[in-house]
Amino acid sequence: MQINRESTLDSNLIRSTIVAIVVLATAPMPLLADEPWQADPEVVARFSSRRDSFNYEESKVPTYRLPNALQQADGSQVGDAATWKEDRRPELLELFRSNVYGRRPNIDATIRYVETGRIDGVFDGKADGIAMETVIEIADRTYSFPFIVFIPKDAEQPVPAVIHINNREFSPLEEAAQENDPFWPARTIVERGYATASFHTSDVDPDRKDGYAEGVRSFYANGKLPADEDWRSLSAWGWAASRILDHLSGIDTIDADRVAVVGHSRGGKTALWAAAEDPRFAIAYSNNSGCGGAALSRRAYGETVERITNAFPHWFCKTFSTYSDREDELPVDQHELIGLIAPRAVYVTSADKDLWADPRGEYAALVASAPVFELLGQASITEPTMPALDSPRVMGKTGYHIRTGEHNLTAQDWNWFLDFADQIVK
Ligand code: GTR
Repeated sequence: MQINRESTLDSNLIRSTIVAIVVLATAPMPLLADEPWQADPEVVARFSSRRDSFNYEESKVPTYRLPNALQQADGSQVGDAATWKEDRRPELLELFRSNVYGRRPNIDATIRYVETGRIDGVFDGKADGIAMETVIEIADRTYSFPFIVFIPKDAEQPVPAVIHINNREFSPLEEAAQENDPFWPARTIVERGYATASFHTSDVDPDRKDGYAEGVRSFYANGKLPADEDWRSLSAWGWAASRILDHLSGIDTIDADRVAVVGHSRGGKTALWAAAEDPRFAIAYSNNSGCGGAALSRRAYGETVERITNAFPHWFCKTFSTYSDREDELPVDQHELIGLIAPRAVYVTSADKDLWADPRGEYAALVASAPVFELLGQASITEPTMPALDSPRVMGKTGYHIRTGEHNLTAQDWNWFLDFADQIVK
């Protein structure tokens, strides 16, 4: 993969024009006959018969117009980086808080990190493995959640790091040090020259609709039920990633300016929101994140706002559910979530059998975020047609691949992630 920086005036002009067309055109975008990737009709038929109340046909995507990330609420156009940073970005962040992910509490807490276990010289002596507990104290109350870190040994300079949001099985340190789990291949990550940490979502905020009382949100609210616009689980998990970044920032063999956050599916939604809320993350990786992640809500392809807010009411603030069946009235869409991360790096993935997550909607959101990258002086993917299967596309600060196979985070995804990270932070 090559970072391809377009530098001539002409190519910039062409790029801006394409971006303008992509952003302003009403959809569905016509599919070109020679699109390198299109959903396999057999897969479309399978999904349609399994869940017949959801749409998997490109021709049935409703006509929509995306909100313009660079237009402020008062109608004025953002024309320079300073206005973006000082006015529009905070405005957009607030819109996402109040309409999608909720607002984090503004309450003072003391946070300590306690080492609970340690194995020196794991991975044939290449790293140290450490089990940690994050202890949060408010007055005389405490809440804690564990995480694991692997730090390469004997690096000549501070190393970049990858924080992984684990929404599956969380192995204790002893196991994580033994097996290279494809979902979090700590050994591979270390061998590629990165430190890595992982925590489990439910240890921070239980991933159940009735788990509120046991999680960190309830701890912060001292048991009081959340208001409509208060943070929900995705935001709590993203907050936890930031608390781990705080810890890594205090380790002198880790370079805190070069830390990526990676998540799959609900974890991929979380990774994007984590990096929007916390500008210290250098890269956000959204793997197969779908609805409420990288996929455009307005396409209503596969999972919809109505379905996700019914099935997982604890993920999004209450307001998001009011946009069921009226996605086109949302004041934001997910390309603007990616825009909030610019000029830092964003890598989005899809899988060709993961139509529930809307691969084309994930790619389209990435492309539609391009005006923000451009305003901030960064190249990003602007090509309207998706790349072919298993052919990562990287342009400047954004990357994308669609992998053959199911909804999953695999060793292959990680290899491409680390290739991208090598270009961005090494
Ligand atoms: C599904 C949900 C998706 C996705 C997925 C996952 O049930 O509909 O939005 O988040 O779970 O996290 O694996």
